[in-house]
Amino acid sequence: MERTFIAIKPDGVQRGLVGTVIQRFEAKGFTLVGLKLIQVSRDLAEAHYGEHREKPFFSGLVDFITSGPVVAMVWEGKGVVAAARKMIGSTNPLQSEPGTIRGDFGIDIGRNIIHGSDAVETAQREISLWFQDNELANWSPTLSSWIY
Ligand code: 3AN
Repeated sequence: MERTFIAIKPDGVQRGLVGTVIQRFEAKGFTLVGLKLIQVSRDLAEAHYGEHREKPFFSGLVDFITSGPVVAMVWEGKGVVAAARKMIGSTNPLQSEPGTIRGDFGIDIGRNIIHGSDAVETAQREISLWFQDNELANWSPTLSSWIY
């Protein structure tokens, strides 16, 4: 079953949006298989955002993601990578549709609440960067036959 990496960034944690985000993914029918609240190191932040290393906003991005606790999660389900991106909305919250997490709760591109992997291969890389194998649970809810 497909898995994706989702992180609630320091702004989402500080604003009390952890429960709301988890609730949306649970209600959609996805399964939570990994969850932890961590203070991100600069090494992890730079590895996570490695593809943006040359961008002008890179150091600000690393400063921001290391500025307070982050909730790191792995969610599982059919088509979860693309579906999570839709639920999250576009990078700039002002351009995100209402009904998406960024569209409903954000304004600024540098304070966009949540990260979600952009492709299945990226998800695999990010999951192994943020989680040890023994931090992930292999399970499915007993009521999953009402979802699939
Ligand atoms: P997304 O998170 O929507 O996949 P990416 O991967 O293009 O967006 O960018 C990673 C993160 O970098 C974004 N979530 C956002 O916080 C930040 N970011 C992207 N573009 C800009 C920008 N022009 N100015 C400031 N921060 C940016």
